[in-house]
Amino acid sequence: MARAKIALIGAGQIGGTLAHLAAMKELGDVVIFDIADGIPQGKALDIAEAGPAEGFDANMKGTVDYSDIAGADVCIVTAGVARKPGMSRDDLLGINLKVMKSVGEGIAKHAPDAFVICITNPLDAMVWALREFSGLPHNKVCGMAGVLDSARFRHFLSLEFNVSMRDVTAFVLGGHGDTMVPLERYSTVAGIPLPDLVEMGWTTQDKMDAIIQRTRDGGAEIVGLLKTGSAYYAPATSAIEMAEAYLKDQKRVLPCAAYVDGALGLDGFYVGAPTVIGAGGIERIVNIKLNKEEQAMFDKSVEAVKGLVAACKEIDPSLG
Ligand code: A3D
Repeated sequence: MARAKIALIGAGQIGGTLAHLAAMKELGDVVIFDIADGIPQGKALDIAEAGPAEGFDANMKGTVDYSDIAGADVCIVTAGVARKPGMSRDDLLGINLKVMKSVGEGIAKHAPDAFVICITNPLDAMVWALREFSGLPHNKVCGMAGVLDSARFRHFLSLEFNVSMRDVTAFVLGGHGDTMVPLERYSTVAGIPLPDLVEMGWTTQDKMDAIIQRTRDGGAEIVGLLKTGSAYYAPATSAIEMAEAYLKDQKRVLPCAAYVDGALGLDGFYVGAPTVIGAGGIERIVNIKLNKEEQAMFDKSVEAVKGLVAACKEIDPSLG
């Protein structure tokens, strides 16, 4: 069977890390596209030269020509600009919306059958715009955020409880921003929900609240430390987890920015939700029941994303 083809649109910090991870995991042959001539070619060659020592079989190609992504099975989009200290994700909207237009058109022309994972911020609005510009089916276009946000939550919880990260599950809903909704009731250590662990004396509610706030601010914490850009190792790893779920038809239950229609009280809207990812792309939205307080937090988050989508429509009236 021929190898899968993975197209990475954007060869920056995340794009390069994605290429390295995809090769190491032998998910398929990799094409890295960028508009900055030399960067994608240089990164592709550098990673290919790691192949003999690492022992992976994956062809790497860097390009500034969209036609090289032809027939890609998966496209992961990181094209655009990232945050610097003092910037919010929303500050990126104007510039990255234009980038989504060219990327959407490129994918529609050359890789219309791909499963598309967007990472460019502000995430939920950019996924929506990318889907509009590309015209691909909704189940084939999604965004990476929930896997990263829940991974951050899991990491902080594992430190707090001094247990393996593997035994911590976490649930995060809503938009990728300050209004994201980490759900304590659905987050567990080996199946024991967080509220029970508070009752058992493993931690206090105050500490839990601080961890939730740190999760919400997780992206800004890294931007503040790096000063020259935003996180890239964990974002790339998270997107690779989603790509692998699709390529291997794993039916993984993963939170991501997906088109939610007829679930969670939504009627056709892109926002972070629990999904099942398999060969059909986003195969299902897990329609969990939220209590009053959770629903209020989710609604607030949806409203924030609606504001960004409205801003996109103002900037580009063709998005009507
Ligand atoms: P960076 O290292 O700046 O790479 C972006 C790349 O995009 C650069 O190489 C640019 O040359 C390239 N580019 C710009 N315009 C185009 C275009 N029209 N077509 C093709 N390539 C283009 O950024 P990064 O890799 O650190 O981050 C990429 C994006 O991911 C940013 O928007 C970040 O804000 C976002 N991000 C999202 C998360 C989420 O969890 C959703 C986390 C971290 C970063």
